Amino acid sequence: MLRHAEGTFAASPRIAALPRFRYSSLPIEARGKRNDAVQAGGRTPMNDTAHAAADVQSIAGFGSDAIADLLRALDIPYVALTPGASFRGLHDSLVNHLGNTRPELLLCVHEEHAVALAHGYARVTGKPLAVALHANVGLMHATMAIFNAWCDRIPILMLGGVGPMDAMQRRPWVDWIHTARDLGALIRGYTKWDDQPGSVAAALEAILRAYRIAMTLPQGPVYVSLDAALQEEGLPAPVALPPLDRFPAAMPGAATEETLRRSTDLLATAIRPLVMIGRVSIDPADFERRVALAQRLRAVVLTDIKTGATFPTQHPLHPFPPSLYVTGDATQAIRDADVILSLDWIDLGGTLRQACGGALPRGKIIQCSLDQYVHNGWSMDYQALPPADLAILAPPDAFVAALLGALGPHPAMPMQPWCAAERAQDTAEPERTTDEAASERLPLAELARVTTESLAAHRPSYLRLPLGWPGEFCRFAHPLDYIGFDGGGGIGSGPGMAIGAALALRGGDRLPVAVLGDGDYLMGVTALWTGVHYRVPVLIIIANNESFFNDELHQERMARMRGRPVENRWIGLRISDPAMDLAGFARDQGAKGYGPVRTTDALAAAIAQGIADVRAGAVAVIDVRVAPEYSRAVSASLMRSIPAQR
Ligand SMILES: Cc1ncc(C[n+]2csc(CCOP(=O)(O)OP(=O)(O)O)c2C)c(N)n1
Ligand SMILES: [Mg+2]
Repeated sequence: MLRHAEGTFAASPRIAALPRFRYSSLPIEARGKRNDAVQAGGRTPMNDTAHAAADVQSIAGFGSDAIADLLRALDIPYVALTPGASFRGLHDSLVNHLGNTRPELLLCVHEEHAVALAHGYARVTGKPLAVALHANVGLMHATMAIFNAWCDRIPILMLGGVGPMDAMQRRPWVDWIHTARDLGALIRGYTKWDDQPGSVAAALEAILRAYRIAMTLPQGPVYVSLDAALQEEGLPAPVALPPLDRFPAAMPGAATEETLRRSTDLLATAIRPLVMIGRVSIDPADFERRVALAQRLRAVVLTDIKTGATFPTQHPLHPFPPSLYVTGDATQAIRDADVILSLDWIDLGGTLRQACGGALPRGKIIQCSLDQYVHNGWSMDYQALPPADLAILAPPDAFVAALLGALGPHPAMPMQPWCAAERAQDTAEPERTTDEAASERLPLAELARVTTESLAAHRPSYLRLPLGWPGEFCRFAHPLDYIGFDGGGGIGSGPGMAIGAALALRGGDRLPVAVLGDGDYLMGVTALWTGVHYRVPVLIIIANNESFFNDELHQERMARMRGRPVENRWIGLRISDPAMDLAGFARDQGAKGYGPVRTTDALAAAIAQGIADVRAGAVAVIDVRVAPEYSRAVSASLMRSIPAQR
C-alpha cells in the first residue's frame, strides 16, 4: 500500500461544503438494531470524506448481511455497482445493515465503468475493490473491463447476483431471463477463479477464498455468483465469519539458493547486461531496489509504457524512452546484450524475436516471472513462448532484493550505459501523413510538450497516456508518476480507470491527470458522472484527433500492401461531421469542460484553469484538437514490415 503525503485536495472548501447523505433521516424502524460488536464507537466516518456515516448498523439477520460483514472484515473500502435486482439483498445489507460505510457504494452508470474504476483504484493502491454485477446482463456489460483487468493482472473481487436458483422462487419472466446455470462460464477464460456457493456459510468461504486468490501473485479478477435466495434468506442463528488470521494470505515463494547463485554468476560477469522491466510492484522501495540493481550491474534498462512507472526514465542507465513496442536502437541493445534479465517483461518471447529478426538472442536470458501460473487455453494473453537459460518462478521484486543481497555492494562508478549514447537519441517528431495536420490542430508532440511542462511543478500522476504518445515526454521518477495502460487493449476503459485511480489518490498531494484518445473518452464518457458525484478531482485532457486513428494506420497499411489508394484510409474511422462536443459531454455531467482548444497558448491557459478546478475538487476536461498522427516510434512499429509502395 502506498502512502500519500497529506495534501491540499481534501481540504478544499468545495468538498467540505458538500451536502451530506440523508440516511439518518430514515424512520428509526427502518434502521435495524445497532450492533455494537460491528460498530463500537458510534458514528463512523464514511470513506468518502464528503459524507456522513449512516447510523444504521444492525445485527446480521439475513444471508447478505453476513456477506457484507465479511466485506468489511476484508477491509474493502468501496463496492462499485450498477444496480440490479439479483443483488438487491446485498445492496440492502450494504446500505441498511452496514450504513453504506466500509464499504461504501460507488454508483456507476455502466458495469464496464464499475470494473474499470476498480481496475484504476487497484493500480494505485494495490488493493481490490468489490464490484457488484447483475445477472446476466450486468456481467455481460462488464466483460471487456474484466478482460482488461485480467490481462493487467489486477485484483478485483466481483460479486454477482443470480437466480433465485430455486425455480419455485422466481418471479415470472424477468427472474428467468436473468438467471443462468453457470454465469462464471461467461468470464472463466479471463478470471482467476469463480464459484456459485450453495449456502451462506459456503458463500463466506468462497468470498474469502476468492479474495486470497485475487491477491496472490500473479493477481487477477475473481467472481463469486450469489444466489438471490441465499442473499435474502433470514438467518435463524448468527453465522460466524471465518477467522481471517487462520486463513492468511500465502507467503510468496522465493528463488532457490541454486538459482540465485547461477543468476549472480551470469550477471556479475556480464559486460553488457540488459534489464527489461515489465510487471513489477508499485512499492517505492522496490522501485529504489531496481535502481540499485541496475547501478550495481551497470545494466542498461528498458521499460514499457504499458506498465506503470517502474524505473526513473531520466536515469543515465535508461537511455531509451518507455514504449509500446521496443523499436530502433533499443532493439540493438537487445541484440548486443550478453545477459538479459527480464523482470516479467510483457511478451518477452515476441519482443526478443522481433529484435533479433526471428532468431534467438546471443546473450544469456534470465526470465523471472510467475505469469505462467495463470496461463490458460482461452486467451493468448500469455504471449509468445519466451526463451530462457534460467527461468525463475519467483516474484520479480523479491528476486531483485535477493540479487542485491547476493551481489553485495560495489564501489560507486560512473553510470555510463554500455550502449552508445547517440543511440539514445530518438525523435518525438511525428510522422506527418496529411496536410490537415499542419493547420487547425496541434501536433501531438506539442500537446505532450505543453502538458508535461505545464504540469511538471504540480506533482502530476499520469493515469493514462494515449496510444501515440511520444515516450520522450515521459519524466517518471516514482511509481505514482504514471500508473500504466489498460492491460487488455479494450478501448473505453480510460475514463473509468481514471476516476478509480483518482479516487485512490484523493486527499494526497498528487495532481491526477489522464490524457485520453477521443475514441477512448467517447466509449467511456459516462464514467465521469461517478467522479463528479463522489467529488473525485481529476484532470482529463483529450488528444482529440476526431478519429479512431489507430485504425487509419491499419487501413493505410492494407492499402499499401494491396496497391490501393492510401488517401481513403480515414473512411469509416473519422468521428467528425458532426464533430462531437467532448467538453459539452463533460459539462452536462456536472464537470468542468473546456475547448475545443487548437493552439499552444489556449492549451496552456486551459491547463492552468484545469489545475485550479482540480484543486477545488472538480473533474475538469479539456478537448484538444490534435493532428491525426502518432509519434514516429509508435507509427513505425504499427506500420512495420510494410513493403515499399508500388
Ligand atoms: C473495445 C475496442 N474496440 C475497438 C478496438 C480497436 N481499436 C484499437 S485502437 C482504436 C482507436 C482508439 O481511438 P482513440 O482512443 O481516439 O485513439 P487514437 O488512435 O485516435 O489516438 C480502436 C478502435 C479496441 N482496441 N477496443
Ligand atoms: Mg482518436
